[in-house]
Amino acid sequence: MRLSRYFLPVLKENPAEAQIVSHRLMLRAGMIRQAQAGIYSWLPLGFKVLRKLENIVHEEQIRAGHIPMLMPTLQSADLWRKSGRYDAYGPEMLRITDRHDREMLFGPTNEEMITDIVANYVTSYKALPLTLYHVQWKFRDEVRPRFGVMRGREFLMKDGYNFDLTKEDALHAYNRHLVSYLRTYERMGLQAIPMRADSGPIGGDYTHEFLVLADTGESEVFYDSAITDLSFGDRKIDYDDHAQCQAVLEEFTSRYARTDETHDEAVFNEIPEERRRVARGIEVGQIFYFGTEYSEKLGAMVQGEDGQRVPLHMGSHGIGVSRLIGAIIEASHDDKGIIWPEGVTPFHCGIVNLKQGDDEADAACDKLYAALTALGLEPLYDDRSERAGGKFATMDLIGLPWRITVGPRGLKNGVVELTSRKTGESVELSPEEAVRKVAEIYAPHHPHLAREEPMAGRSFHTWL
Ligand code: P5A
Repeated sequence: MRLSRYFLPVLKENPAEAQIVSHRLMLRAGMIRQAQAGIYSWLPLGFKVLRKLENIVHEEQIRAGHIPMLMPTLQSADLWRKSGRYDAYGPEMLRITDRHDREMLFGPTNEEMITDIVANYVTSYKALPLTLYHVQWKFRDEVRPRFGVMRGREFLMKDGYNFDLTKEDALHAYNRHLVSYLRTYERMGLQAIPMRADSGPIGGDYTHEFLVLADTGESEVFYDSAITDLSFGDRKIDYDDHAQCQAVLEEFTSRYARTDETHDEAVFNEIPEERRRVARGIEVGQIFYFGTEYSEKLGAMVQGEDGQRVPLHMGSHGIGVSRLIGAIIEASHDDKGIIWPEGVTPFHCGIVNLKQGDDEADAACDKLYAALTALGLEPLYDDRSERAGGKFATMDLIGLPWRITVGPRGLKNGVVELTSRKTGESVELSPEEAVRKVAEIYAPHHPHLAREEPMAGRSFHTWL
């Protein structure tokens, strides 16, 4: 993309309404614009990051054997009366009436709707195990929408629902989700710690929240610092292997890590003092196993092997896709702006032309642009006739991990400059070497999956 033809409305001043750094930077970098309290338009740069996150979510869900679909945002009140949650949900639910006086609502979550679908189509245990999910906008009329996309009223969530014959199978689905979430967050450049949580209005005995540590997080968290040494890395997981998923879950949940809702001071105090941490965290996901409650209320029953009709064991699992952008920025920025992790950056590399209009500099930039594009990378070329300082400030603000700077003086010596946004370090390279280096840096992220081993009949191409 050429910046002169893009829509990137960056702000020079700090917007007064933004209290935390991620909100401030998203507004300044022209990623979002508030439409109403807690409701945002996604401007091109923000939309690009949102889609990148969504794509990672899909790839990891499909890898785990879960099936994508799409349910509507508007739901019928009657469906929610069946589960008893229409009244229980309270003022957080946005209730709407259509022209025929039919009561509807903007879905805050989809347990009822998906259970109704499964109840209507699945009649035999042979269709199980089954996990369906979608990525769809939700609405929760939060009392205090704040911090930009972090606590919105309209927000994008990936929500998945597993249907299993037995509790044991449903707990495997729970473990499988925990494992796939670890991998998902790590690909986004985040460390999200699974913490034992409180189940709230979704209900159930088993639940973990995933928290990204950040001073501006809304939750108080208590944990054993040993947990931050863990990383998922590039381990290969067979998601059908119960024992393997269970082992990873145990590895990542055996250390003390809880939110204030489930915190137990006595147990916490048994951890050696130097490893005890009290901090704040941003909740970027939550998983639940809640048994047969919804299945019984909405009639999701199947015939088991013995011919008896039994209600399905269910769980639900959510990732706050739009919130994640705020969380990533909270975890990765400096005083000049955002620093995107390579896995989620909106453009792979910036190209800054120090002397727009100089034939040689223009030609070198065009060549770099073409070479990067031919490799399947997306450069953002600042081809405006602005001073260098302004161009650098914009690139630093929007946070692309790598920048190639091209100027007549360097070109005389056959070099351009490749600069890391994170460290600020620059190296002089020939344009060809710079392209090769950028391609090498992104090789693990791009193209994501073509090179990986196929898994049990699952095709990544269903989404890509
Ligand atoms: C699990 C999926 C659920 O709703 N039902 C379907 C279950 N869980 S949850 O924890 O309530 O939400 C899942 C994730 O969504 C994000 N989230 C929000 N993001 C932005 N603004 C909000 N107001 C908001 N509310 C929830 C969180 O990341 C949460 O973990």
